Amino acid sequence: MKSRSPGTRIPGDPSGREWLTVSSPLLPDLAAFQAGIAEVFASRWLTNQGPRARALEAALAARLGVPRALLFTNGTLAIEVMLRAAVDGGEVIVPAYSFPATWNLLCDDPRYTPVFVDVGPDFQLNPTAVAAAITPRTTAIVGVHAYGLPADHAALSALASRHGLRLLYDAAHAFGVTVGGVPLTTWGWASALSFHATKVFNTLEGGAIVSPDAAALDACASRRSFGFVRGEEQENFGTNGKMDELRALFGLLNLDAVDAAITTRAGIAAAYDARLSALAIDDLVLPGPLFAQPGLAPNFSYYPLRVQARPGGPGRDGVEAALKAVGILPRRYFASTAIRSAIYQGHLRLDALPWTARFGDEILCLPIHHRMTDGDVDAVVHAIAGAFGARAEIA
Ligand code: T4K
Repeated sequence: MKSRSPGTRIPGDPSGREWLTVSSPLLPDLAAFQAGIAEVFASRWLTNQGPRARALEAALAARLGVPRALLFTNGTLAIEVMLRAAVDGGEVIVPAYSFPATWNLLCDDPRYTPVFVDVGPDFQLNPTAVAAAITPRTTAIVGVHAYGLPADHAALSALASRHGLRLLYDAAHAFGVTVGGVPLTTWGWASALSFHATKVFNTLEGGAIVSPDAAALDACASRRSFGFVRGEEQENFGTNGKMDELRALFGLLNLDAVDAAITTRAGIAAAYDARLSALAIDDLVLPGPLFAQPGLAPNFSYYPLRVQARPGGPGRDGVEAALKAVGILPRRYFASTAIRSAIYQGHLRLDALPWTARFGDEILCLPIHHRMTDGDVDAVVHAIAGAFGARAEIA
């Protein structure tokens, strides 16, 4: 019997059960964190670009291939500040298949109009659909590196240059991902990352904007701090997105452990690929080939399995139910696409978004994290096989 990782209790879950969850936060060594907290207490410097926030920004810049990084309290605020700093209104093209944080500001601020465009079979913004959506009112394109897979930067940047548009990236999933050794976070005018507890690299809550362009970062920096530029001189209607010292400390410690966590995740992904493909179930579309693109070094932040609906088959919902029945909690990232919720309907043309609609019905992100064991993978594969009335060969 192979060992299983200890599960997690979900706050508010009446079952009180311990689940194998889609993600599990990377935690620093507790003693090191406590020692760091004691230093913060002694210094009485808690926030406003303290020494730990500055150190983490420098370390992240080096890691993400950019001259400078700006830490934020969360990824959503980083996206909103990046958008406001990049363009002050107009039509902004976004993929309809993403997390609401990508586009909510565009729907809520009347100066902007979100233009929802379909993704392709690789989950990424489809450049042909983007080209067709560009109008004289378009000001920006927002690519999302969904699941840490790369958006088609060559095609998107060609379109942005041709039409004089700002190219921005929601890189919430793309911490440390490189193509040909180049971090994805060096692409475009700027990129926003998420360091939420569920992400590969986390600062409890947190995020960042990075950019190869010093002027872009300056524009974002002022908006992160009330619109101030020098002292109390104000240049825009900024917000407050600064990260405090305790979160920065947490991040500094986690940065030392993140590579080992990514290596473990890679092993889990490889095990899923091998064992799920051995089931030879046609309804399952495995993500393995997408992560095996030439030159790509993924971070394995998600394992997005597609379960195609076929007559007599369990479909995504049946597979999900089978997993939940044995204490495994996958997630439907991003079934709550823009096309599912009534609040977006004024902004969309459903017939133009076939892949988004399809993924909304098919997607199931399987548990993948640094604490998982071979026994956990066996349990997941066994439950999926069971949903199809098949038997998994357990190695
Ligand atoms: N852009 C994209 C493309 C994004 O995916 C996201 C966020 C953003 C932007 C915005 O970034 P942030 O503002 O969040 O920094 C999660 C995350 O909250 C969210 O960060 C993430 N994407 C989204 C895809 O997923 P939930 O509601 O699924 O999280 P939750 O609480 O259900 O957690 C999932 C599992 O993780 C739990 O079942 C157990 C485990 N977990 C979670 C937490 C919070 C733990 O073990 N410990 C924990 O502390 O949204």
